[in-house]
Amino acid sequence: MNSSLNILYTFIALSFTLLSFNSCVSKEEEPARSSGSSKDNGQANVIFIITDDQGYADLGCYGQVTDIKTPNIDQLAATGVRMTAGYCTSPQCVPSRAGLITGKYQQRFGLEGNNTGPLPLSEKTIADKLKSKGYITGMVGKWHLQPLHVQTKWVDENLKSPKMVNGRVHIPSYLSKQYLPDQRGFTDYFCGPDKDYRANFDLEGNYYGEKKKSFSFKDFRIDLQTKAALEFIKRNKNDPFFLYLAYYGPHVPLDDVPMKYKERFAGPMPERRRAALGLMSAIDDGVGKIMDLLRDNDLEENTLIFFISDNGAPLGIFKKDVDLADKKGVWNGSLNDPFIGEKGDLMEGGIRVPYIVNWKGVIPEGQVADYPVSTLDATATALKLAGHDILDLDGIDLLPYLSQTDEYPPRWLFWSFRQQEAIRNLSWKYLRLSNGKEFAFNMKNNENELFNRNSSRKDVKKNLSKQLNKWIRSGNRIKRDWNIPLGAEENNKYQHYLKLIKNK
Ligand SMILES: [Ca+2]
Repeated sequence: MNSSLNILYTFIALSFTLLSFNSCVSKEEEPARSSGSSKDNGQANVIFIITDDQGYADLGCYGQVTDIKTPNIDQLAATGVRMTAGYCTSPQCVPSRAGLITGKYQQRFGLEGNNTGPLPLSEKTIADKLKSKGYITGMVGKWHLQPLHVQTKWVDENLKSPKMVNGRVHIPSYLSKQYLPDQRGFTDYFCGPDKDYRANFDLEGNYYGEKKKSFSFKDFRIDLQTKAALEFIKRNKNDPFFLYLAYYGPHVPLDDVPMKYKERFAGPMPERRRAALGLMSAIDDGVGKIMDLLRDNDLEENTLIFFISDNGAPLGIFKKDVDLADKKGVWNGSLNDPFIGEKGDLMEGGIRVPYIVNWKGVIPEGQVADYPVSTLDATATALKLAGHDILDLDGIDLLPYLSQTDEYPPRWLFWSFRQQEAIRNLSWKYLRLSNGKEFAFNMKNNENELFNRNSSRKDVKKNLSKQLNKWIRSGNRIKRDWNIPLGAEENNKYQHYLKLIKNK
């Protein structure tokens, strides 16, 4: 992960000059910016706020921990819907984001892990599709869907004689640029995970259109990303807009979280926890500012908002409070309680995430919904709302259920990641590993997966396994490395977590 981001920094640094001369969006494709209100033409705005590696426990409104302070996001839930069974499509960044941004299971286009990207150019994104309906489409923060040095298949196919920079394969900008947000449907972008951004607008209200700019900052990344989101909304408040705000946190690094956020959390606790709480508090401040801006401009009733994390928190199994500067394979300070498992696993801790939906005046407030939903549904809901056909997508339009006009339908959600595969519906989850172990969990009374339904209910396992096979056979999971054992990292984690599971 960190290495992937490092290559992004390198890429950004090496490609500023070249990119500033390249047009990103042709005039024909760019929606006209109107002077009227988006309300007048009946198109609702859509905002996706995506956090990075934030565990299920880490919003006050989920009621799992007492040390977190997220009053603004809690308010978003209180005036909207808190999903208690919201899932991402993968326990890792690139595949999870690829699923969300396309609305399809990422396996359908051969992307299953961080090392099997980038997002193929043949795939349309939600931004491509909303732009075609006249939306101004904005992207802020971490992208992660461009070619990365770890993506060996792409590197082999696209680089005849790869050059090494700092011991890594260097992806030249002429190959990489077509995978960046401005070529994937975004009219406006402020793209970068941390201090360096490639953008076509700045934080002072200037818009550069087709002219790309590069900016470097000293400020904390979460504050920058909030400012950019506010600038985007201010500039486009009179047009229907889509904002994809991908905060880079509480993913590590943690050693740069400002004291002004950390000091909100006094008392004895692991320093990694204090830093993560501070970071998530910064995100909460950002959500509060965005909501204030929408309210001040009378846009709340015309804006559909999703707040979702891209995957569960990495715990490094034992949540060791190692030095804040440590980044590799460590706990990011976030928590997945009450679930077992973590980032990289298909146990609930890896894939079940904070998931809130809000649309004032349309979605009845104060709901807590326990039916299983996917990040894919956020995409399908937004596209259906904008008038798109969603038949080719894997998500469903949630609005009929969130607005309580229809009853939630029976459905399956699927996962495949490395040597793990899983499936769930309202009642059951089935998980199997390439080492032959398989589990069936009754999600009605055992959602923390502590009891495996054993031999007496073999029929349950058989049926679930059959459903999962059907999904895999129908073109999902192009590359199935099923005959190789669990990787060392996965094996260590599963050895630890499986000990907690009792047969019943
Ligand atoms: Ca992530």
